[in-house]
Amino acid sequence: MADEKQENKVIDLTQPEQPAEPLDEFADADLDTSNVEIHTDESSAEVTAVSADYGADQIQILEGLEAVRMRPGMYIGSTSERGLHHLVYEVVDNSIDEALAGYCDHIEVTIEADNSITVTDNGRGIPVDMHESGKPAVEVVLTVLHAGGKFGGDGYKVSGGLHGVGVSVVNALSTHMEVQVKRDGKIHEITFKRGHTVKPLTVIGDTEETGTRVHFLPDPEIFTVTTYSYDTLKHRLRELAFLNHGITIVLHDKRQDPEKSESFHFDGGISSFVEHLNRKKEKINPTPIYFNGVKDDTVVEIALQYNDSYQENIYSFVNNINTEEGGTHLAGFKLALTRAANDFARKQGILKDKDGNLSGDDVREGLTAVISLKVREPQFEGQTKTKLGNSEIRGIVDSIVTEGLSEYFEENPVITKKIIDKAIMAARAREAARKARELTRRKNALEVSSLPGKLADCSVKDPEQAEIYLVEGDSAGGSAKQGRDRRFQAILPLRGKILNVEKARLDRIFANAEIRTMITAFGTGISDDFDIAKRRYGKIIIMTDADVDGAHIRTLLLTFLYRYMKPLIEHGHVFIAQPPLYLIRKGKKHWYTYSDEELTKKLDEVGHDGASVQRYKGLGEMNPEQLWETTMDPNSRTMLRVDMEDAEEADELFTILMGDKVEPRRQFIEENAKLVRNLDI
Ligand code: 0RA
Repeated sequence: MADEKQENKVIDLTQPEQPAEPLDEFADADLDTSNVEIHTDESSAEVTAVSADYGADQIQILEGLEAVRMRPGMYIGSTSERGLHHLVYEVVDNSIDEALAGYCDHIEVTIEADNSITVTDNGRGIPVDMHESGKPAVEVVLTVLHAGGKFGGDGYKVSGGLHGVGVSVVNALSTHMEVQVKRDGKIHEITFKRGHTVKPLTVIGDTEETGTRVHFLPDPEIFTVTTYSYDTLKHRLRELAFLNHGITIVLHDKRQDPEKSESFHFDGGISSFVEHLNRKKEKINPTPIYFNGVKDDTVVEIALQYNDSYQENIYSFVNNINTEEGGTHLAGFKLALTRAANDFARKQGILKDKDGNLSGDDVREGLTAVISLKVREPQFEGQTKTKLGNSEIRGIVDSIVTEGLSEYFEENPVITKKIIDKAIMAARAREAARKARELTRRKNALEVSSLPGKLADCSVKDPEQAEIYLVEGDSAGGSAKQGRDRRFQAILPLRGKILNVEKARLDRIFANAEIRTMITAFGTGISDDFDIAKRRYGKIIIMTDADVDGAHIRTLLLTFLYRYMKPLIEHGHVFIAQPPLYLIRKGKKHWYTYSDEELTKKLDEVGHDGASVQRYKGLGEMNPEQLWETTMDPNSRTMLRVDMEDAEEADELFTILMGDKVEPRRQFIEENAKLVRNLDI
């Protein structure tokens, strides 16, 4: 390796008269540096200019800033909105590094009126002393790829962005960049255009302060979007302020008149983060549980708080990067949490010898947690390179969490008991759901042809032609059975009983006989067993009364279908019937209307004189013929197809629906129309 390093050459075509020199200090640890060249001029962009001495098996890496402009995506991920914002994070990360090294506590980010960006910090300032290349260090940092970290002494850079490419990349991708450094009693300034120095470093004044100010204008030749989003920057900067407690980060937006600005500073760090995430929830432990530890140079911080929902919400970060794909740190945390909860439950006699252990899912129900690590040499893996791969981290996190949690549990037995009780409830719900699932599974296996007695099935077997009406109430069910076309329409009456399943945990939904009947009738199975090819009907039509109870039963059915038979919705098999609200009679004629507006309109058109209006309070008030004519006849009915276009949004709505808070649920039911799109049939 040492021999190979001797071959490293700087080929700096900006100064062709200088002899090439060894460049060990620029060697990037992540790359095979045996043949790395550093070009700092665009004329060097041609790889072919490289010495012919290099063997064909040696990889040539083009490291000039021109390479950055040629393949910007390789350095900042994308040239769209994401990449544009990444430029800001790249600069801010350097300021955060200064803060983590203990030299900076204030960072300001300004979106200027022209969508250029200014980042100012009160760190040590980028070094300005002469580098051996004959240029000031600050110029090298800004014009040579990966050079930034090489001036830092101990070299422990913890942030450095997801791509970690350095400010020189931002310089290369900016039409204009101006850097001011306050250091050694002076204010220094240097200016660049598209990565090229246009005004060398000059002293422009005196100062007692230290710090760095970077101003840049993203190049419209590179970026497809050049307008900054205040909210996107705000979200990340606030996150950085949570993750690095004590630092103040201010965001200004000068495009607004008057200027908009917000300041983020959290002495509570990730505990404040957890409080923020849980701000709208009912908490189980009133203040977040927090602990930290350092082991083998790895800094671990954890904050967690339970709320009364059934959701799990864990955010993990390594070196301020959101590890969305998880990894060894998350695995270590989960392992330790599950073990600690079971240990406590056994010690306290909450779990008896005969009882099985709480599962990880049980213990994490309603958990909001932030895990933040500072790791010296993180290995990022996975699709989006956001999965921590370092195997040694699992054990480190496990031991710190085990120690932290057992201490907390011991000192706070009352709150801990509440947390454990919640996990036990979750375990019971899961067990009941499993039993219910097995029951329906077994039914499907053993009694393939035996369909539930309440189902009035259709005669056609082709699922493309067959449809099933889920009808609220036995009396409407009776009318529907008489009114239907039995060749292709099946009727399943559902008792109002499932109305009682408010705040339903899924075990109670499964325990419901009506729901189980429904599962059997559909033929598809549920969850992991779900197979859309086995569906017995092409259209599943929910037919409920046009009142609050009807809306309630409908949302409950939709929740169930969404969670356990999602493909049915995704493939457009689920519909909502639209029964009329009014019957207008005049002489021998009659009309149905489906809304108040339509009623008024019809009456104005026909004339009010001699007209009688009947309002339907429920499906049960219609006779079979009327039900057929208005709601079930494919030639005249209107139905709404349940649309899953934005599945994520829908899931959120269903979560609200399933939650304990009444108000958001009521709101959802009112806004339920959002979920469905008009469909003319
Ligand atoms: C290289 C070395 C040192 C600091 C920095 C770069 C630095 C870069 C940026 C970018 C924005 N703000 C910044 N602040 C510092 C270490 C300096 C020293 O050892 O004195």
